[in-house]
Amino acid sequence: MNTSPNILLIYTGGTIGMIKNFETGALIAFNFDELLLKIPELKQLDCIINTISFEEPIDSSDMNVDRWKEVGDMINKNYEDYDGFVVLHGSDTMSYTASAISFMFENLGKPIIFTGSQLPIGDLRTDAKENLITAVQIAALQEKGRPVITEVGLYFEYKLLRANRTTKVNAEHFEAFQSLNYPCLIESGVHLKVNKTFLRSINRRKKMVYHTHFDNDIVVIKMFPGINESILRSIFSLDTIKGVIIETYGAGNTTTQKWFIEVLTGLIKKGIPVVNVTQCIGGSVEMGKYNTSVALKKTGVISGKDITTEAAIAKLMYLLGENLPLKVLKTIYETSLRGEMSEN
Ligand code: ASN
Repeated sequence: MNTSPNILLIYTGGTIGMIKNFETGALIAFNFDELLLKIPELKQLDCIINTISFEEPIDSSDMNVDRWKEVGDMINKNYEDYDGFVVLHGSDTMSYTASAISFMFENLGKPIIFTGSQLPIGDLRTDAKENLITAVQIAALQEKGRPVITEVGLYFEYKLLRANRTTKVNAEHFEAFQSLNYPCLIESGVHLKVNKTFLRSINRRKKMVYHTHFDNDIVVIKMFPGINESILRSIFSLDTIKGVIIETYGAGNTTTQKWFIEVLTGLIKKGIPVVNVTQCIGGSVEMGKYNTSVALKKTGVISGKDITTEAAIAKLMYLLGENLPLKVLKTIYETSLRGEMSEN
């Protein structure tokens, strides 16, 4: 009997599988079979790899809620038959998709590892091979017959990070992602160094629950000096808006101008959740620390604590999809569900 782990490799597109279009010179995604031909090393790994692909691979800038669900469905349908999953995805929106997938799978008991690359797999200096090979090895890592990783991870340039803690910080460097508020889960050197204390542990008695309903009737507003009252008022007058994320300064600060607080209070009074997330890539929102966030706290703005904007968006869409009363949504939002924010 073969006991090698079974890995499902899911291809959605991204630079990893791209090639230059002769006419425009721009990179476009190509077929998955061609990608696999370029990486015969996969056959040498001590695991059984099956593959599945988006019908039309995409640049990840074209990701959307329906496609998150497509990825989720591919995993969910095959959940019992595989020991681990590797998702090949463009780096531009990888943190968003991987965060969304983390909310879709409650009580996840198997690894889902996202990876991609900055250079196409056919390029001589590509980072794709190492990323893909090590991502598969990590998805196949087992101890006493059980998977080592039981969460959604993002592997890029020698590091496995908790996916819903990541942000793409560089459009050119191979080290494209950072997770400033949570330590690295695995470092790849001569050996794979697993930082066990930081891994998410699971309760094996609880069954995996698959959630698919994301409500994307939301808006993200980035604070900037000079933010315009009439523009903001007209955006918020749309009655289709069901949730708002404010990307604030530093520890969760905004302008103290009366109209701004009034606008937010109006939203909350209508039952619309307003989430405070910091623009900084590290550190946490702490409403009440500065005078410039006292009014926000008073009016019932939700603290995103040290969540990334990517995870904040996915979490808000996920919780809106669960149709919760505002008070309950606030309490759950301020609680870590998948390790996406610190506990206190
Ligand atoms: N535009 C590409 C994508 O996100 C970037 C990449 O994969 N490095 O699909």
